[in-house]
Amino acid sequence: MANRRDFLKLSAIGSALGLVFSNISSVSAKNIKKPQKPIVVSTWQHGLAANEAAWQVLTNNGRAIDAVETGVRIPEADPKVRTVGLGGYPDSSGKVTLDACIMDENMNCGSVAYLQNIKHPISVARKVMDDTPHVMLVGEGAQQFAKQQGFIEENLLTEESKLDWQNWLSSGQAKKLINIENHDTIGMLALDNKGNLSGACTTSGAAYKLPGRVGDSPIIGAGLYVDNEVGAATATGMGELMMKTVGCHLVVELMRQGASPQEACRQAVQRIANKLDDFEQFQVGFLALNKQGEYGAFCIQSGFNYAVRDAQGEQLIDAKNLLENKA
Ligand code: SD4
Repeated sequence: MANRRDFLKLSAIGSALGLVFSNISSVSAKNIKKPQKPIVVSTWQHGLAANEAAWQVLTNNGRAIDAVETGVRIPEADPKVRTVGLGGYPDSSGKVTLDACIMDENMNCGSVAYLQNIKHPISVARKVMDDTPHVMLVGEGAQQFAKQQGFIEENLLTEESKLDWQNWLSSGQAKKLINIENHDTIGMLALDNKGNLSGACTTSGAAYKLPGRVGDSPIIGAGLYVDNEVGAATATGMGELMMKTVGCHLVVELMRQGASPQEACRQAVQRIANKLDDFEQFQVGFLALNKQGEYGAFCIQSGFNYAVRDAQGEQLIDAKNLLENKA
C-alpha cells in the first residue's frame, strides 16, 4: 500500500512530467545511447598496469567496485611508484602516511587517512565501507582497525625514498610545490557489464607535507565521487584545491547538468583558476567517466595523462590543459 512518502514522491513525479515531456526529444537524442562497457580509466602512466588488473575483473563479469580495488592495489604494492603505497614519499618528518577512499554504485563509501605501515590502504578503506557503519577512519584508529582485520604492518619507507627525503632535508627543505614530478596519486573509475560505476583513489599524498596533513584523496567529494545515475570523477594534484572546491562532486554535478566528462573537468579546473591569482603555479587534474562509458579529463598545466582500458585495448592519453590556449 502506498504510504505518505510514496504519495509525495508520486505527486512530485506527476508535476515534473510536464517538464520532462517538453524536453523529451532533446533528452532522447542525447542520452539514449548504448553504453560502452565495461571500461576502466585511471590517472597517470601507472594506470596502465592498474587498469589491466581491473580489466581482468571486469571481463570476468566482476563488479566495478572489485575492479577498482584490485586495480589500484598494483601501484600500491609497487615500490617504483613513489607517490602511492609502498615506497611513497614520506612527510617532512620521514613518515610515510597514506590516504585512500573507495565508493560504489549504491553511495556506499569507505576511507582511511594518515594511515601508516599498511601497504594497501584501499583495502582498509573497502573494509571500513563493508564492515563498519562509518565512512572514514584516520591515524592510529585506522591502523588498529586494519590490524584487527588481518592486515600486516610493514615499513613502507624504502631506501630510495629515505635517501631522497634525506637529500631534501639537507637541501634546506625548499618548499616543494606539487608539480609534474611529485604527484602521481592513482584515481580509478570503472563501469562494469551491468552498467554500474565505482571508483577508488589512493596516495601517499604531497611529498614532504607537514606531519598530520591529509589531502583530497581520502575525502569523498574532493578526491573521488561516484553517482551511479550520472558518472564518476577522481582527481590528482594539489589536494587543497580540490578540497576547497569539493572538486570531484562538482565534476559529477556538472555532468548531471549535461556536460560531457571533459567539459565537466574543464569547468571544475576553471572554477579553481577563477578563484586563485597564482593558479599557474599548481597542478590539478580531474578525470571523469559517465554512465555511457564516455570519459574525459582536464588539468591546469600540461603533463597530466590518464590510462584507458576497454574492448579496443589500452591507451595513454594526454589531458587537455588550461594553459595551452593561453598566449
Ligand atoms: C594530495 N592529491 O595529497 C594528492 C596529491 C597527489 O600523488 O596527487 N599525489 O594532495
